[in-house]
Amino acid sequence: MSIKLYWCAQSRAGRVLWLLEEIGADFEVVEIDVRDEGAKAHPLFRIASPMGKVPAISDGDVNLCDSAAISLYLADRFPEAGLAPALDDPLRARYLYWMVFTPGMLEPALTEKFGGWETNRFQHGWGDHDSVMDVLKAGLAQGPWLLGKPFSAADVLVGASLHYMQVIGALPESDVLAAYVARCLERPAFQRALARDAAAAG
Ligand SMILES: N[C@@H](CCC(=O)N[C@@H](CS)C(=O)NCC(=O)O)C(=O)O
Repeated sequence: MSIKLYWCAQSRAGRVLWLLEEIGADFEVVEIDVRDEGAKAHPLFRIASPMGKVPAISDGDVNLCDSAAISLYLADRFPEAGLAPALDDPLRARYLYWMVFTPGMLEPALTEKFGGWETNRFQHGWGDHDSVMDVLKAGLAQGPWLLGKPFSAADVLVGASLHYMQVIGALPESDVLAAYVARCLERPAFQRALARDAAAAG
């Protein structure tokens, strides 16, 4: 049985679409227009995503939402794709750090900057926008990927987010970040995911 991906164009579901393309697993896309309450009421979708948010997946008896949780699940579910270091690989720790970086650090930092939140480096769990971007630049300085040579699922989460920031003009000026996004864009799997987005946008 193939994996079902509940997806909407121009959304965080693009991350999981890219990851599934990298994995090369059998999957089908179920489009949910998250701007349409009727579409979001889809009962099987709501089992996978109680809040009615995309992305979500169904994989046999497994129902799961949240792009980071889904990516952790899929990268371990398909070890042959080589997108997650094994449990006994010393890179595993770094990988886990970067896997939660997008929801834990990058997204709140962006909201801080563009939502006009007051910066509070001490109290805010992510620190502040500029520190988050500095950590990212330092993490990518060696490259080509977050873990060095191996491309991993963490690059899908972070790469898709940085690409989105570039599209909306929110990516800080940085040769390191720009080169990383360009490398992500060279990947055929990312190109296929973006092509589906573009096709849906008409
Ligand atoms: N933390 C979640 C956030 C998912 C999310 O907020 N998705 C948005 C689209 S990007 C959504 O479905 N919004 C519709 C809604 O909340 O009704 C993830 O990373 O998957």
